[in-house]
Amino acid sequence: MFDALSEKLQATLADVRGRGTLTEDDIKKAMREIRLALLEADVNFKVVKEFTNTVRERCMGADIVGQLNPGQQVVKIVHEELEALMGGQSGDIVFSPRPPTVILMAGLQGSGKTTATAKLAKFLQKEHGSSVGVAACDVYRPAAVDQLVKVGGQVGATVYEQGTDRDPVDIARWALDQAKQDGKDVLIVDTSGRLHVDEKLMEELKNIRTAVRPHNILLVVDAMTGQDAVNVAEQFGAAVNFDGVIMSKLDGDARGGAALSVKAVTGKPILFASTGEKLDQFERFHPDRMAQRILGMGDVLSFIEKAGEQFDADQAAEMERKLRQNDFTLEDFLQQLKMIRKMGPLTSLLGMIPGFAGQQLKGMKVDEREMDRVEAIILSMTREERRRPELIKGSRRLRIAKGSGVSVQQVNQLVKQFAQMRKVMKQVGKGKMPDMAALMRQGR
Ligand SMILES: Nc1nc2c(ncn2[C@@H]2O[C@H](COP(=O)(O)OP(=O)(O)OP(=O)(O)O)[C@@H](O)[C@H]2O)c(=O)[nH]1
Ligand SMILES: [Mg+2]
Repeated sequence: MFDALSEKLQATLADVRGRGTLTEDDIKKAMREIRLALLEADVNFKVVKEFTNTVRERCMGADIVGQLNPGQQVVKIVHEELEALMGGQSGDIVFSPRPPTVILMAGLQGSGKTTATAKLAKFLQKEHGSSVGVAACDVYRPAAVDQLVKVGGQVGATVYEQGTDRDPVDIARWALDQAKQDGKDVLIVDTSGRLHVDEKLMEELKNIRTAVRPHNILLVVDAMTGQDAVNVAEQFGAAVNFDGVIMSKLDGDARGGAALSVKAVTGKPILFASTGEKLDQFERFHPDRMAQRILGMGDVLSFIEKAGEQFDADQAAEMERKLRQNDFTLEDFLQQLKMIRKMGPLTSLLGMIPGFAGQQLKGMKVDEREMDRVEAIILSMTREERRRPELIKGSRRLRIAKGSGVSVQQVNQLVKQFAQMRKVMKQVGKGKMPDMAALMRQGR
């Protein structure tokens, strides 16, 4: 799924990610590549244009916030905008306070309605504990009723069918009565498909809609048909308003254009993704996870997210100022240590930092206990000592060692490490957040 797009976006972003500085030209180049990648993925051209414009503007205007370097900021922005493109938050079925909740399935021939009807029934039984009935309202294709009887039966839904001789509108009305009598929580109405969005199909859908007053109208679109699927959805929306999309056959869709464009073009979110012929290959559509999957950098993104959450921008700015003026004390060090630790176990955190994972990490042990020790030592110092570590000598050293339950040597070591760190910082001096772990190793 989305392989080519993933590959291209990842290559582009890998290029910018590690960079400390990005020029306007770098951003322009990256946007050109992103635009091409999206177009090749068959994303609607208007959507592509809007997307890259938004991302470009945000990148140009982005300040260096917290711990993220400009390259990481770009990744963050692309991720957020991809997520927004697919609807931001994941949506859900609207449940009626008075059951049964009625769901009307619509879509072109072969789009996957009948399969999705059974899959959705299974999903709702499992996720919501609903008892589900399905109504066989496709009377035009002879095998359609049998198909629903089969797949509906397989997932344990009650199938309401009256063969192919009755009017689909009557069957729908009857099925709703039955579902009410049977105390069903949900009734899913499967309908017939057409080759095109035509008058007759729309008429029939509208009549069924009037008969059963669905709480949800879901449009099933075949992801493999790319922009055609998006056009169909747009036409459907103009004729019969629908609430959400079930994107089917995502497993066979290498490009991803439909999934990426349909929300922007129709304004309706993708609620579910159908990803195979098996009846459990069906899941809620999560724009965030999908964006993550496309960018294929789950680790990097969750690092960026955590950093963003935990690292207060004001604090970061203040810290930067101090670093620049070489005004960084043990107190600040303690504060930063705490901030870093808030973000989670250090080892997992370091593994998330780009270029830090894998081999490099294996050779390095981040000892949480050592961090505890460092904290304890600093906490045993007076304020004055934290600000001017050069004061820490003789009896002060002994007092701190006793207070924190470590040896005098360990206090010594920390003070030395810190002096070393300050030296390095002076060299860095550019206002970038230093890599604490690396600095601590150097001082050791
Ligand atoms: N690979 C894959 N195949 C699917 C998926 N969903 C449906 N199909 C297949 O697509 C074909 C058409 O699916 P149906 O559910 O019959 O489609 P429909 O919209 O009900 O078709 P009509 O009733 O003829 O309008 C079947 O062979 C399904 O097995 C999916 O998510 N992935
Ligand atoms: Mg069908």
